[in-house]
Amino acid sequence: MGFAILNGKIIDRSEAKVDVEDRGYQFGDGVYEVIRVYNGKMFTAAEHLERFVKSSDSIGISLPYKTEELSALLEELIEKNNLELGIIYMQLTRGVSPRNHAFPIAKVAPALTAYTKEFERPVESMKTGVKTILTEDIRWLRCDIKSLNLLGNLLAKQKAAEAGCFEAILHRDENVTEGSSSNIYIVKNGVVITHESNNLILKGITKDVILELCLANNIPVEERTFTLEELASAEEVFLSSTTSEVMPIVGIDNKKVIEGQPGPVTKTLQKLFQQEIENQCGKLN
Ligand code: DCS
Repeated sequence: MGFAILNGKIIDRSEAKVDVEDRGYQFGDGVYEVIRVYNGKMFTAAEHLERFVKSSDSIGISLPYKTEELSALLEELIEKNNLELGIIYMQLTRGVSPRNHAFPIAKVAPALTAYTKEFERPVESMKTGVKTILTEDIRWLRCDIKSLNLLGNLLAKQKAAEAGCFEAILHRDENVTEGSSSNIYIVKNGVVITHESNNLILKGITKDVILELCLANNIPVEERTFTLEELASAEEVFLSSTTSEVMPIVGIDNKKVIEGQPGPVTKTLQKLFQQEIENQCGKLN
């Protein structure tokens, strides 16, 4: 669609070209963010930009722009692409350099790219809920970095797709970690439980918003590891992500979660989450 950002400039997307020795392309040596846009406005932009800086710092790439500059540039991109409802995809790699596993010795400019895409809200599945599969979490031990290296996530998601499911719920031995591209929650005795934000999961921006909404609305929350057994006996299960918002899970490996219907706590959180979007970005249709 239309325009893209390449290294600080907005150019026609067809002219945004990256060299074959870009380290993101060869090694997945970079980080990324997906930011939601509602009514032409970015939702939780500051939080996404903060995580972008944190991810890049943690692999020793320094963002060559101030976050305010980047934010203004993204706003300009939204405007030039006339994006009302969609996403911004943005990535930063270590840059172009002769292929070598070790970081380049010479100073290499990190490469920033971004583009936008139209994307509807998944209103139907938010009403009916989605089905999932369980699969082992085979990823590395720094899942807190939003890295371009997503093979473990891709293989899991593909397995879900082949089973006709929306998402793969990952587990390390007996413990549930997160989804292949989402955070996972269970509800037990009215308490919302989700994995603590450590090195084993990505600290979702949507997750942070949901936890704040729980606190503000007296919905009890526990951030702790939970087991496959707790998942199987949960009253409700849901997932969250930038594109899925609060998404009920009604099936796991062909077994229904309770009645196979979204539960009351999930529905309340969906309403609260929509209000939060509207507070930041204006009324949704
Ligand atoms: N966990 C993983 C592994 C993810 O990839 C994502 C989002 C999340 C959790 C949820 O994080 P947010 O709430 O900040 O979105 N993945 C992005 C992606 O790759 N596409 O869309 C969202």
